[in-house]
Amino acid sequence: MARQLRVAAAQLGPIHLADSRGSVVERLIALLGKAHRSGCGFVVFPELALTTFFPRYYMENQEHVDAYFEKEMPGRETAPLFEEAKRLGIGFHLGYAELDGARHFNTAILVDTDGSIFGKYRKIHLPGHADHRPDAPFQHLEKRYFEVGDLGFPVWRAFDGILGMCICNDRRWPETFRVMGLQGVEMVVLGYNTPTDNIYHSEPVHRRMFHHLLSLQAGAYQNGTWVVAAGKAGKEDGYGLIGGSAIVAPTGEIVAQSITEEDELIAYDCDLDVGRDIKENVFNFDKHRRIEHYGLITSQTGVVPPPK
Ligand code: ING
Repeated sequence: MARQLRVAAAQLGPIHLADSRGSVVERLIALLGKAHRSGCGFVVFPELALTTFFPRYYMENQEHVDAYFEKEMPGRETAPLFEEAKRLGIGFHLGYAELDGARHFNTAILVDTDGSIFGKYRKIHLPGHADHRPDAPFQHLEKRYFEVGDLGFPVWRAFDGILGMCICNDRRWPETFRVMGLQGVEMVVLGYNTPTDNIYHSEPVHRRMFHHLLSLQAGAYQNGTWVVAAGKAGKEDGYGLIGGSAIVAPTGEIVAQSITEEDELIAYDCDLDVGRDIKENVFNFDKHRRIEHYGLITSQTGVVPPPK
């Protein structure tokens, strides 16, 4: 009997500074309803799905920063999302800024059909910079506002498969998918907020989307896993984020992709056994990997070129 899971990537359009969490939760609930009506059992919401992408702003006042963080999950404003998901009997992934005591994380959770949280991940690859760059058109201050995640890359048995998570920039690093691949992951779900403009070097806009999809497809194929990626898209107070939410098969093929930069739902019937041929043949890790030659990957952080 094939293990089928109909999954949706629920892309969000822009969330502006003036948009309340309540108004965003209403949008999330509307997408949840669409997913349910289309027969989905699980919905993937984006990274930092409750607020605007606030790392684009330099803030010195920690209270102003903390206003973007959730002190509890679910909290008063997010509880309606959990209640509706439970009522519909649908599970979901949600990305948000987590305040745990005095610790700040870019976090994602997995929520079961009864509304209980059964998985948590905290973003490990934090891109951008920590200092204020006043000459830049906008900031990318994830290294300032978040700590590096402390939970590793775990996987969970759920929805008749093995699920894992990562967040945005994590998808660009092959180690992310490989660590989960070594745990037998069958579906990696992730959210992202990817600015359309590169503040570090000149880059044609089309390349942002190319690298985004390349990262998803490579991670999927090289580990024989489904990848479901939901973006926050469009212009937030004038600052652009790419769309391109996508569902990628373990073969690396894109089976569904968003076509707007608004709230949009894409869905697909994912056969969790499709990755078996890849895992048992071309990427049969036990048969083909040669870890005795991979030492540098964990013993060395940066590049050490040969002596001149
Ligand atoms: N955003 C971007 C991402 O990794 C980025 C940052 C864009 C880094 C392009 C490098 C190149 O998609 C987040 N939030 O990580």
